[in-house]
Amino acid sequence: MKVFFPEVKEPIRYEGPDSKNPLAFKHYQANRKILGKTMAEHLRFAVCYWHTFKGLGSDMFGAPTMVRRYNASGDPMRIAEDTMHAAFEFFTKLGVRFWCFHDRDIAPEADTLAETNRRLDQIVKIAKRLQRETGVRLLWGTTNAFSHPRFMAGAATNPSPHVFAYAAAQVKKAMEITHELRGQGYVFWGGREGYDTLLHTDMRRETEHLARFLHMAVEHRRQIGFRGQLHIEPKPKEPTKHQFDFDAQSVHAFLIRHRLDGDFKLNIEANHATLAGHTFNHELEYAVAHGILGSIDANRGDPLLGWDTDQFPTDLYDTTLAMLAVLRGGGLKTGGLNFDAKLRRQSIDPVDLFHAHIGGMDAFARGLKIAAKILRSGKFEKFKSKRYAEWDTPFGRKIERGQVTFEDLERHTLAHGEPRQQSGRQEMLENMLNEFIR
Ligand code: XUL
Ligand code: CO
Repeated sequence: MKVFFPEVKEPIRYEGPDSKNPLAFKHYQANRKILGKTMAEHLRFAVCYWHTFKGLGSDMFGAPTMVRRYNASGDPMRIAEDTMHAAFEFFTKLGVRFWCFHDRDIAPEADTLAETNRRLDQIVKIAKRLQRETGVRLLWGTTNAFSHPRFMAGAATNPSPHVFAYAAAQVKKAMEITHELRGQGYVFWGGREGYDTLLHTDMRRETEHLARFLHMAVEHRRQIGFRGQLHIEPKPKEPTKHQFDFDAQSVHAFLIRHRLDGDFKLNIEANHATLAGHTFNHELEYAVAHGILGSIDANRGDPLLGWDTDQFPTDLYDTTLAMLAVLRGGGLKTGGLNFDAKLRRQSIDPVDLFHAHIGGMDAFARGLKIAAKILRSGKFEKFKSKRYAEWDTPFGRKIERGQVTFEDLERHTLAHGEPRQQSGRQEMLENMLNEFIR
């Protein structure tokens, strides 16, 4: 069998925090139990196909910088087959148990939809066998309905119903192969579902079409007996000036308005959160608070750059607060932590892919360990419940239950005068957090 990553001979092992080996885990111990589950069960790491295997370092100013052995043949279908083998070699050497893909990542598009689908079937057969042989599973599949020029004005929100139909046919097939590969979920990221200018955009009509499209997807899921979780991945801008799936809260409102909230959860991406002017933590807390956290795209942006840089996560505050939200929400069920992240353009060697993923996995493993410690200490939970304690008095309860009117509250205020104030203790709490993160 061909070896595509000869620079890493053995599967990556855990060597502990004192190890100086760049090709070893310092914190991620797959089988170590934390709060009753193994780290692997909590974190459910996935490698993404698009950045990790198809990304070669090109940007809008320059050509690809990375050379990969699986592209050597020059023949598109041969490349697709070799890439699939390389991918499973990478998953097993790294020790991740899940992967994610877009339809067009795994097989190149042909001149007709029928031929494109035939190519997909050919590659899916290989993926299915490799999944069986390695035990690596599919976290989710998705459709790329944004790269081809036909989708320049969107897919489900395109002014042409024929493009809408093309996208539907593509999602239909992608959902079927995801089902075939026993995917645990299916993601809708609104590639170009948004606008570049309102001068030519009928916002109402486009968003209604998007809802129609998603209802059809729900129906097709039922028809084929696919049981994976459907997700929407919010993002506020890029590639369009305004993406309709702006952030967790606006997607939630959209789902409720169109009676889709029972069928979809969210796939929250760190860099999309910051693009929306939120923190990663904010988006996760929103999703957890409303029971709609499905999965996570783990990465980070650059605080000085205003675009989706998709860097590998390394910030311990981010990973700690993320894992705190996940644990409070009862953990990732069918979702996982998918590294939707890419190497910097100068990191040209295949070994850089290992460094990047090892670092991301260790950063989340540390975040998990710290978050578990925080939860076990009960310190923040205790502070919060004290802060809201007056809502647990008969007076507070009555308001919460809707048993009082403005008149009652006026009477109460006239009788009791100025309310008691309490300190928010933000600085003390921030110091407390720092005590845990070390
Ligand atoms: C784009 C992005 C996508 C989705 C899948 O910003 O995050 O890769 O995760 O389509
Ligand atoms: Co993503």
